[in-house]
Amino acid sequence: MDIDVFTLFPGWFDWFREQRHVANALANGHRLECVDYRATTPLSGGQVDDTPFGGGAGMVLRVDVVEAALRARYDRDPVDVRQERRVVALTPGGRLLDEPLVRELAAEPALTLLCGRYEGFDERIVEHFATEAISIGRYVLAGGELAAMVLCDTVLRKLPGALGDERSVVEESFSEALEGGPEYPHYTRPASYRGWDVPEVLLSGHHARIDAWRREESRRRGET
Ligand code: 6GU
Repeated sequence: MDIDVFTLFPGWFDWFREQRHVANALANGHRLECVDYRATTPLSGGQVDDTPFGGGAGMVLRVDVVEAALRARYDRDPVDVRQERRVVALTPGGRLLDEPLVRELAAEPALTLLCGRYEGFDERIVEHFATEAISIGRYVLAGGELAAMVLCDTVLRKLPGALGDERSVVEESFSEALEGGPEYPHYTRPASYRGWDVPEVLLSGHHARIDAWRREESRRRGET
C-alpha cells in the first residue's frame, strides 16, 4: 500500500508513523508520505486558503493550491491522477467510513488523501480532483488530518504483517467471521475480581461451546 497524505500539517503524522502497527506496516514495505500544500502553493506568503464567495465565516482551501500540490507530486494533470489511484477528500459530509469501505480501500495498491482545513475545500477540488469524499462520522473536526489518521489506521492494520497475530483481523468486530456483527466480549485474568466472574464457558476449555457462546454474544450485541 502506497499512501500519500496532502495536508497543511505534515508534522501531525510524525507521531502517527511511530505507532507500532503503522511502523510495522512501513517496515514491511508499505508507504505513508505527507505532502505539504504550502510547499508548492503558487500564492505569495505561503497562502493556501481564501474567504468564501457569498460571504460567511472561515476560510476555504483553494483549488489552485491543491492542483499545484498534486501536479508537483504526480507530474500530471490531477484530473487524470484519478484514473490511476483513489483520491479521497476527507470531509464531514462524505461517505461514512465503515468496515466494508475500509476493506475496499485496503485492497487498493495506492491511495491519495486530501485533508482540508478551516471551513473545508473549494467544492471543485472534490468534484474534479477526488474520486470520492469520505467522513469518519457525523461531527465536524477542525481539519481532515485526524480523519486521515483514522482511515490510515483502519486500512494499515488490515495489511498482512501489521498486527502481531493475523487472527485478530479475521475475527474482529464487523468481520465476515462474525457475520458483520460487533465483536464478542473479551476477558483475561483474574477469573474473579471483586465478585465479577468471567463467564464459566470461557474457562471450560470446550472450544465448540466457546465458539457458539461468542457468536451468540456478537449476534446479541448487534441487535442493539
Ligand atoms: Cl473527514 N473531516 C472533518 N473536518 N471533520 C470530520 C470528518 C472529516 N469526518 C468527521 N468529521
